[in-house]
Amino acid sequence: MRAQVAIIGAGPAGLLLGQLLYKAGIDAVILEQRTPEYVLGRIRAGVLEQGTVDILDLAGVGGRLHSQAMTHDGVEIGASGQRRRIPFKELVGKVVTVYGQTEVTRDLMDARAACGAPSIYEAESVELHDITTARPWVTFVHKGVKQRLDCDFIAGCDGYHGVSRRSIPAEALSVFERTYPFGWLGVLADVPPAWDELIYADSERGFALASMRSETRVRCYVQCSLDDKVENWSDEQFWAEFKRRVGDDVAARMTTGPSIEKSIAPLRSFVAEPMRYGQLFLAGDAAHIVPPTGAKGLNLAASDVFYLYEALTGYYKNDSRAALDQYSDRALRRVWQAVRFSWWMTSLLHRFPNEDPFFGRIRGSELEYLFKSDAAQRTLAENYVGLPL
Ligand code: RFL
Ligand code: PHB
Repeated sequence: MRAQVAIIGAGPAGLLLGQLLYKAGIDAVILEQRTPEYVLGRIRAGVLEQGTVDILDLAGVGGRLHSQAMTHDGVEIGASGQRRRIPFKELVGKVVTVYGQTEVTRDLMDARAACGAPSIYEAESVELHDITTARPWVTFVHKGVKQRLDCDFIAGCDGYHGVSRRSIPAEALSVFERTYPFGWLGVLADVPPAWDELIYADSERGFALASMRSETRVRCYVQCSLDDKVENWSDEQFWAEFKRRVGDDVAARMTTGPSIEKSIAPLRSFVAEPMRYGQLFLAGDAAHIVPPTGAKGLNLAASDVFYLYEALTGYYKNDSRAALDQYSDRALRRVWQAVRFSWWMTSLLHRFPNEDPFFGRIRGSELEYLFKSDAAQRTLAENYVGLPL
């Protein structure tokens, strides 16, 4: 088998790159270790920056998004029993789009199926070979048969646990990492949201986030300890804890219901540099992870993919390697802005176990400043809606 580009991973990064390349007439094969149902069953991101929506439009997959997604002009921040709305549109003239990662993935899968471009699901034991040569190749096992895919480039879009980053010698990578001493317990439920915009709430009992997927479906999170288990939380216990944290007025008017999905995610920041090794280019969670507090992970995956798409079209259409050579630096500049913002939002809104009293006071005064200062709100807004590409 041969393709110009071998894409490892059919998450949002791999599928989006596949669609952009297809539109540019560059052929790619996607290798994914799981089934499509498994990929669609992972409940993750919910907030898209305008830049991400523009890239989805460029890939020709924005149709359902534009008819079904909600746009939000702001978010609310809760602290000390009060809430402050951060009006994005008023402050920075931009909005965000609330549309689940599951829906983005479904739209991309449908578009790929409709154009007949090849995706091989349940591709096991994927291995990358000769990645520092002009003729890299990939092997994998499909339905018990070992296969070989020859290509010009490999796009490593296989997430944090994938094989691509691990195929780069450790001495060729610099890794920057921060783990946070807590996780998020998330619940998806078919009840109408009792909030018009997302609420990020700091409380004495820890952080909570009120989000949504539609007018009839909510996604809610509470900060939990790292050794906590989903089995420890009945739906009733989850909702009781969420209500204690989100604010009395919201708690009083909200409806609860059985969870459709419940999962725990640990929070971490992670960056591997550079995002290129020979003919292998990393994109999305394969190269970096941010804690979900800033809603940046999926958006970074989309911006990486856009830069990589520009680099590959530069090579195939204009015979230029310049953008390929600049890919890692260009992507990492944007990545670090999001890493910083996500770290800041996480530090501001979570109670750290055994919090240093000095840090506790600093956090409190930072929240107070955010509540009072237009400048602080504008900074949050500018980063949350997404810095320019
Ligand atoms: P993915 O989605 O992990 O996809 C990688 C794919 O690669 C496959 N794979 C392999 N395939 C072949 N061979 C191998 N050896 C392979 N190893 C792995 C995997 O099966 C998978 O299908 O990475 P991608 O495409 O880079 O996308 C990144 C996003 O999924 C991620 O950044 C976001 O979900 C992060 N995130 C959020 N991002 C936002 O922009 N806004 C949000 O509101 C937001 N909320 C969140 C989030 C992530 C969360 N969790 C669970 C970590 C909320 C949560 C709770
Ligand atoms: C979500 O809806 O799942 C969501 C929204 C905003 C975040 C993280 C997750 O910051």
